[in-house]
Amino acid sequence: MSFRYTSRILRLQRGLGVQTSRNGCRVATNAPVWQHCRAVASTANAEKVLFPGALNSEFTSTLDFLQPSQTQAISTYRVMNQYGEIIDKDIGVETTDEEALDLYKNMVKLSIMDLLMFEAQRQGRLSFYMVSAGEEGIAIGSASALSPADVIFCQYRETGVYMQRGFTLSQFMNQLFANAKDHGLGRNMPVHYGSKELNIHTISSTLATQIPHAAGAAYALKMQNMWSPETEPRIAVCYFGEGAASEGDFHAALNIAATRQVPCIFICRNNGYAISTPTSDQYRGDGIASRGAGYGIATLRVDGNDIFAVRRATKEARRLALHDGGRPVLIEMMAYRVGHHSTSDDSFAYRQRVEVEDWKRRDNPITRLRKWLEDNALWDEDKEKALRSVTRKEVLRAFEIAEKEKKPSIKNAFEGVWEELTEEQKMHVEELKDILTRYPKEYDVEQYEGGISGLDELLAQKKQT
Ligand SMILES: Cc1ncc(C[n+]2csc(CCOP(=O)(O)OP(=O)(O)O)c2C)c(N)n1
Ligand SMILES: [Mg+2]
Repeated sequence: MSFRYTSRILRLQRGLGVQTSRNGCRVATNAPVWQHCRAVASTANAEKVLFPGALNSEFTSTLDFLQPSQTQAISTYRVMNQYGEIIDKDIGVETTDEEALDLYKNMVKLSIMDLLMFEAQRQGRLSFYMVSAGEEGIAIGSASALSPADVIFCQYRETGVYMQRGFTLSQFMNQLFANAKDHGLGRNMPVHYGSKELNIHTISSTLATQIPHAAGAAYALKMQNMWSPETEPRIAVCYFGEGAASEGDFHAALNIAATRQVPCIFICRNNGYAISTPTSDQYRGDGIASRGAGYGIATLRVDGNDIFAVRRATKEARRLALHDGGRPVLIEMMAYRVGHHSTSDDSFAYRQRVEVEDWKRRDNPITRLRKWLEDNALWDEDKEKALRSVTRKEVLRAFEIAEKEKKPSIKNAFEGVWEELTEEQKMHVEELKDILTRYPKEYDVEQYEGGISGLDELLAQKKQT
């Protein structure tokens, strides 16, 4: 790549013109000092020396260590208190009645689906499931404040993001049953949804890998936004837990997002636990929000039980993320993980039942919005009963249909990694066919589309080569 082309890209990335200053530095015309001059100098009697690593630091003769334990904790943004009352009535909720009702119905739908799928796993009909109890407001509220074109990266407890964006009950069920209609063709664990149409990348079990992916995608979007000013600008949005924020990937991602000034919202769901590890063992600082300042990223802590606060914070974060060509924003959404980590976990082995019961009673995103709806004469007990009954039926119907579908063809276990099967894989196919044919009582191949013929197709490919 030529030097002229590279420097043009760099100028475009910043969205700035470049001119030469008096001291010979090539400077971006309207950028702050740290952005436009690498070698810095200062006069002997200056109040501050412009060390390249800390440009705005004044000298002091007081020996005063920064003591995070003595500074006040970052405050938590709220619009509505736990009684469903709006705190600042002048600002209001910035949500129409219809929108509030939709959000509520989606949260209820999510919680009913969670309950039924959890039970289905206990009955042995599903292999695995993860509920979002206590965090429905974070996923549904934030997703409702984004553009459908924004590109989303989830961890695994953000089923509500998919639901809010239009992922259907059938799509959830097909993935959970790994049937032939599952987009992933049965290759992923349950709850590892993905949707190209909805611009949501497929979930990966490997914690935190989605965070640098989001930073990288946001960098690409930054350039796209600049090169195609006629199309609506887009951002990347990344969800992760406070436990995942202990991975190196989190730090690398936030740092590159800050230094490259990319349009990305990092949404941390701080639910108090990473499986059995409580936050008191996870970190010693002031949550995850305190790390934002360390990376030079605009940061806000939000009450995740308050869906109005979640929505407003996300809307404003999106505006900030697109301002001036792009910048990252970190939001720490506070919650309590009401359910077990997953169906493979029994959380009462490491936390008291009473702790969970207290939280259930004390505060919850669904009951809080319900109080607001009832106070505004938009909801009542009859509507609640009707909604729950209809939703339950819808979920069970989609569940039963998906359960009856065939599994994807067995050949999918071998395809999709290499363009052509390797010699070793072909031997595996032959061996598998031999075992399946010899032990028909052990392996019911008829539940897979095409039965054993799926493997014959692969072996036929072998003969051609
Ligand atoms: C790299 C990696 N290490 C460990 C795990 C095992 N693991 C799965 S979920 C989890 C806890 C994550 O907690 P958090 O990020 O707080 O999300 P939450 O489950 O609370 O929503 C761990 C340790 C993993 N999947 N990947
Ligand atoms: Mg957690």
